[in-house]
Amino acid sequence: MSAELLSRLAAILGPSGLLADEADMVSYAIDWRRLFPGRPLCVARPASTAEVSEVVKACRAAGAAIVPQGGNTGLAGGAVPDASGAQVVLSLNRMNKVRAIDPVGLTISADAGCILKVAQDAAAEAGRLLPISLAAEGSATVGGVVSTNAGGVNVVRYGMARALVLGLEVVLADGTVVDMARQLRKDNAGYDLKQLFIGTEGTLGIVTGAVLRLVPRPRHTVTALLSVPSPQAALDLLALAQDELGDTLSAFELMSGYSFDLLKRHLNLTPPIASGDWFVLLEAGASLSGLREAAEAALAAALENGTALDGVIAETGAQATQLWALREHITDGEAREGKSMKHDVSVPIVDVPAFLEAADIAIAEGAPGAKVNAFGHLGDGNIHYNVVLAPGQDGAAINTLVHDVVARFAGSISAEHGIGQYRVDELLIRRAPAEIALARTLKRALDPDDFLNPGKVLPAGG
Ligand code: 2HG
Ligand code: ZN
Repeated sequence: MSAELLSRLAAILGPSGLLADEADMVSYAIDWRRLFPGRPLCVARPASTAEVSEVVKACRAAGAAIVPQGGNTGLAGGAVPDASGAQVVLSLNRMNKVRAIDPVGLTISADAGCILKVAQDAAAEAGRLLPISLAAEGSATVGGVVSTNAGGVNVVRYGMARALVLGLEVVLADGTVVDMARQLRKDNAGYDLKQLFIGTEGTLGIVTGAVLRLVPRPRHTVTALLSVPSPQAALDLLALAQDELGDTLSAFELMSGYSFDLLKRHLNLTPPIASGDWFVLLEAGASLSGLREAAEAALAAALENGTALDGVIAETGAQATQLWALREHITDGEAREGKSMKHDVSVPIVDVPAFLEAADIAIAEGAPGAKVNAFGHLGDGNIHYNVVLAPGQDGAAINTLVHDVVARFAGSISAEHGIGQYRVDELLIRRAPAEIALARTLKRALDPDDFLNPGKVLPAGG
């Protein structure tokens, strides 16, 4: 049966569209952190939406499940196949074009496999901003960003990927192409069906193209790094920034002293300000003048009242890039420190300090010797509460410790990374039965044979 499927796929895709040798499939078979190894039957690389539809129909007829894959930069193992050798990875990486830009209507339309950075650069060339920014933007794809409802560092101002999606083109589990790639700002004609495919990680349909919202490109940007004595001080600083910078505030990131210790020890990166227990990196952008003066006044006020201990505002674009490099290398520094358990959690923004305190106590008592690398997007309540394990420590027990604290604050166990295969079991425990039942109803309605990305988000078999 699989030989028959391979020859059918070769006929649909041509020689460059199908990979079936193990050596060629290595980078598609495992995630970039090498935590979720799989073994695909083959990798299908369609070059058009029509080919995606044909591949889906052929795989369906052969009973081979499909695992859609974009840049394979996810953190939850959502885009890699299982180890059965029977699943087909459907890579969108040959569908990589920007389709159109409308700088007045403020839209960009792109193939699913278009690299996020390519779309951002195309928007910049048109004098506009595609306001989604994440560390993996040089490899992540538009389709992956949509399918995972990606977050990143600009959510505080622009929302998550969902907030930017105006239209979608998707292929359903039976191969039907649904073209909803409309550019409309307002469209209340019936159910907003595109929402079914945003953040559902390819389990209900395959995103093949998207129309995203652009915004005017701010002419002035300020980027500042501050050291603060505590998470509560960082929250006070957020309130001050909201008062003084208003809705120009586009990033507000919190980083622990331990995060900076990792940067120093493993990557030789140091901040250009006096060290503190915590750091905040903030950015604001506006087209009208006066932004820098407002930021300087806010920094002076924060230093004056003790909210901030030290701080610097970047003088040049290159300096701003250096400040951002500190934030962007924390994941790398953590990986070099040893095995860690990642917790991509959110709680109400005002509860972040209390959450951090309670979680630190839970770890100190329940997992002595473990080290907490807490950093993330304080402006939207999303903290990466990552725990570096001491030798012999049980990662699953640490997950439970942290997620129990998240539950006390009515938070989420996945703020932006999704569920993938990594958190399927926990989702079943942490979400109310009524929500899980509703999710299963949707899955059964759109993919009754559990053929699209089985075992992701929900357990295989429904
Ligand atoms: C980030 O905010 C990413 O840099 C990765 O979401 C977080 O490494 C992590 O846990
Ligand atoms: Zn993040």
